[in-house]
Amino acid sequence: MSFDPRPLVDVAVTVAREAADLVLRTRHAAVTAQVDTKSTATDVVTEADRASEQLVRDRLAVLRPGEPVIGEEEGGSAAVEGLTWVVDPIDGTVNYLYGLPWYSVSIAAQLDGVSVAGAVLEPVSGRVWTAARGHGSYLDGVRLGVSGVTRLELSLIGYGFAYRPERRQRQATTWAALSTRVRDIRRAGAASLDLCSVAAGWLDGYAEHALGRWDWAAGALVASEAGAVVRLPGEDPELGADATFAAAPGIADNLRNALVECDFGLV
Ligand code: LIP
Repeated sequence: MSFDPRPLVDVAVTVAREAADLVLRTRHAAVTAQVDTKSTATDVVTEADRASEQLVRDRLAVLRPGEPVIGEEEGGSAAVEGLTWVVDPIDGTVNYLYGLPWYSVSIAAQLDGVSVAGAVLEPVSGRVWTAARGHGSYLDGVRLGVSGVTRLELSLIGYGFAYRPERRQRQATTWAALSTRVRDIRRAGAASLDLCSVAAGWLDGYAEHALGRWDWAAGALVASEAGAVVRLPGEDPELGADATFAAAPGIADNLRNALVECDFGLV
């Protein structure tokens, strides 16, 4: 890479921190006001989601003028040349709605669709996850590294469900089959933090379908820069066209093959 992406991480952290503050500060009002839905009755969006994304867009327009933004709530399109910013204003919105303190503001800078810098901020804990391509990933400034697990049957695996009930049923069947081949499984509800958890060794692996680019853009970079094997949507068709996968290298192949054998790629 000819340029240093680390200054972009500083921009992402600065803006994500401001958005995280807004998200936390306005939570009561946001979750007691009108909560709208998107793809299904359980796919919610709050006023805080919208306000957070608007803040990020406004601040990036000042700090990085002319660079487009793709966000979960307002959409957008990638730059033909140069950088595009990819934003999940609240990743883990259902957790946010219920008061479960496991959600984030996720901001990534992508060059030709490839993440080069990213920040994932947790409004409640204040934890700051960062990554710059080729320069490692960090949690609150401490270098991250994936777990050293080598036995699939001793691995802890994260997963998630789609919103559509008919797909959830098929996914549940897959995860029930996989659960007998790993230590245990966890469904925490925020993809960016699941990916960061793999980077920190809090999970040994993670896989999910139907994520938006904004869900994985920063967290996948945090995971890969920590040494995880990462497969983004479309990169491993046997896992499914819209699968996101991340795992410690010691179990990556075995986890991937076990998922395929449990029909993960067909759900
Ligand atoms: C969420 C993801 C999560 C997935 C949820 C939802 P959102 O993103 O982070 O992994 O299982 O269905 O897509 O909608 O809270 O930004």
